[in-house]
Amino acid sequence: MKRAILVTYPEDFTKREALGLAEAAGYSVAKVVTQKTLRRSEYGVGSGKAQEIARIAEEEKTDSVIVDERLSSSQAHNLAKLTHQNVIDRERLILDIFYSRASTAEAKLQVQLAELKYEIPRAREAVRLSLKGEQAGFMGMGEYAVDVQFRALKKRMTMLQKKLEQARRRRELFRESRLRLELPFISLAGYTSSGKTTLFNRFVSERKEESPKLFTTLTTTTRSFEPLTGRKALLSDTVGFISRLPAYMIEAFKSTLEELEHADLILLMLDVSEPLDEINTKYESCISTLEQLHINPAKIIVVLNKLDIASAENLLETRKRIVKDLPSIGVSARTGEGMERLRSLIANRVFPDLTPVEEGGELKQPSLEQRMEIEETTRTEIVKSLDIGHPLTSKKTTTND
Ligand SMILES: Nc1nc2c(ncn2[C@@H]2O[C@H](COP(=O)(O)OP(=O)(O)OP(=O)(O)O)[C@@H](O)[C@H]2O)c(=O)[nH]1
Ligand SMILES: [Mg+2]
Repeated sequence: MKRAILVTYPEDFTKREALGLAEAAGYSVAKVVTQKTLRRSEYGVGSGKAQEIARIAEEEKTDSVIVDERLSSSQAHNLAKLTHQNVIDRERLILDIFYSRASTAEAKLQVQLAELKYEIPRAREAVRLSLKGEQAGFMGMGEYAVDVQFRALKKRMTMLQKKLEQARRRRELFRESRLRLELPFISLAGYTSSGKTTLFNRFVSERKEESPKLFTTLTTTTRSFEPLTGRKALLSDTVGFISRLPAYMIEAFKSTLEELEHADLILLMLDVSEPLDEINTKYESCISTLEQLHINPAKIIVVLNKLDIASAENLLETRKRIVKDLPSIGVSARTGEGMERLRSLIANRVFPDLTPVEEGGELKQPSLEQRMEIEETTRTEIVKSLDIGHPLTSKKTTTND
């Protein structure tokens, strides 16, 4: 295993996330170094900190320094020279994880495109610096060779974009055939590790890989399931979000994420077993990614997951302070708690012929049983029943004692 020093910001959330990323990329972190700003011009960190990192690297016999921020080519170069370590910035780290996880042809293309978008501006900078004599020649090449190299990179990028466009068209065709089937389309979204795949597996009875590692899922899988007995809908599981994901990476994964734009309903998963500030940061980051994708918020239901290990207080506070403007429902994808309610909530939303009168639809002969289910799953009812009847309420009392 590669041994690394992790350089990140002092906030707990950021530290934990950076550790998760480093681990997911296969590093064992020997030491965590924090600093308030990682955007100083020479090394990213201040020069005193850079010296300290060099010392720790020698003591701990590490081979890499991971910096949890975007570094320019010269910052990375300077830090590598001073510390004699491999320097990996946050974007490189995320790309490495994506790279090792990409299992389908489309995911591989998307990662390659993101990789080129990462490399090209850095290669440009390296060339500029080497021409000024400030850095060793770009891969030891002369000006002409560099030119040829750039043209090759550009060509490759165009080729990748073309292939991805074809993949996008295939998705479009699939979408059209889906429309012809007239099946409602539900998409799972949310931070990485929030439990999307676990929920997906439960609904469609599949065994797709679930794991505490970040970015387990990189491609979209769509399957049919029955939110209501005898009524089919499509459910799709997709790539997770993360904070500070650069626009070009969102762009590269656009065709995967585009599925969300066409969903009739989005289940936004949130892990409510985490500390509240973390829930808040992740929620905000999801909402902002969804905004970048121009998603209509009216299509979102927030699924508060991992009830089995969350405190009742967390659930309550998340509802009261964080997820204020959107409907939410608590579940445990692991134990199955709340899943029936979620199922009927979904049915209520995606089968308009069952929509209650106040939403404008005429009630087209739903059975008495179905109607009771609809009434039972109005938002206030769910909030009320979960807040009062939640089995963990007693746990909270014990903690307070
Ligand atoms: N205790 C508990 N753990 C859960 C629950 N749901 C999911 N998990 C665990 O959380 C981890 C992440 O779950 P995944 O389903 O892989 O998460 P994901 O959102 O698909 O993650 P990515 O594919 O990485 O974006 C796994 O270890 C799951 O077993 C739950 O309701 N309760
Ligand atoms: Mg997953």
